[in-house]
Amino acid sequence: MRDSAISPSSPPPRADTAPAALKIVVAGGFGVGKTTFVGAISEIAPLRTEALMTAASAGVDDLSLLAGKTGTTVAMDFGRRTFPPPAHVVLLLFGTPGQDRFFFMWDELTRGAVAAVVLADTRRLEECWPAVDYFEDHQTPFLVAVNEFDGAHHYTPDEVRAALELPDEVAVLLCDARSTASVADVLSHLVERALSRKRNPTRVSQGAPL
Ligand SMILES: Nc1nc2c(ncn2[C@@H]2O[C@H](COP(=O)(O)OP(=O)(O)O)[C@@H](O)[C@H]2O)c(=O)[nH]1
Ligand SMILES: [Mg+2]
Repeated sequence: MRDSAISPSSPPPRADTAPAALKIVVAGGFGVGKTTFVGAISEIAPLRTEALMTAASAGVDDLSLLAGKTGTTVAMDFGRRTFPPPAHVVLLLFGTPGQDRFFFMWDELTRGAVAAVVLADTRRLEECWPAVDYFEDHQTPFLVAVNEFDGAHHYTPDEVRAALELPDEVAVLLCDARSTASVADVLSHLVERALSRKRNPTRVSQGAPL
């Protein structure tokens, strides 16, 4: 964790100014850990719109690697996390539904977002293509965070970048979506890069990736 970055154990916030609110989107394929990621960092009970998986999703949603997953996000996840000075931001985290059939909601969910996290599972890397394409098309700054599931083969960030054909400027980080510290590290990276792009707008014209 970088000293100047957001940290779960930072000192209490200054009382005199309100933190800047930043909207962050957490996207990625079905079952990649988006709901877990938002829940791990949120200081409020996350708002979830999970529906019980039913027979209707049989043959549609691939559950072969997701033993124990009984719910699926049908609208969005919402969580909030305040990071006191020196970061002094409050992150509003919106998790997207993973399945393609809910893509019609993405324009609303991503409106006003300063940056996005694309979560990836190396066992099903191709499932993050739609999110990568979406954020590239919409010039939304993003990074790729690989949620390292137990038993999945370990790939380096450069191997993941090559497999996804991402340019060098795209940050690829490894994370554990269940760990508050790990999620904070990903968000710290994202916010630092997104804010530095705002301060240096010439980089914005060079494309969206962080
Ligand atoms: N072993 C392991 N399981 C995880 C991890 N992240 C999420 N899970 C589990 O994987 C399943 C899918 O996670 P979920 O957050 O619902 O995925 P979503 O569909 O992207 O929102 C759940 O049963 C989680 O408990 C992880 O890093 N490691
Ligand atoms: Mg979910």
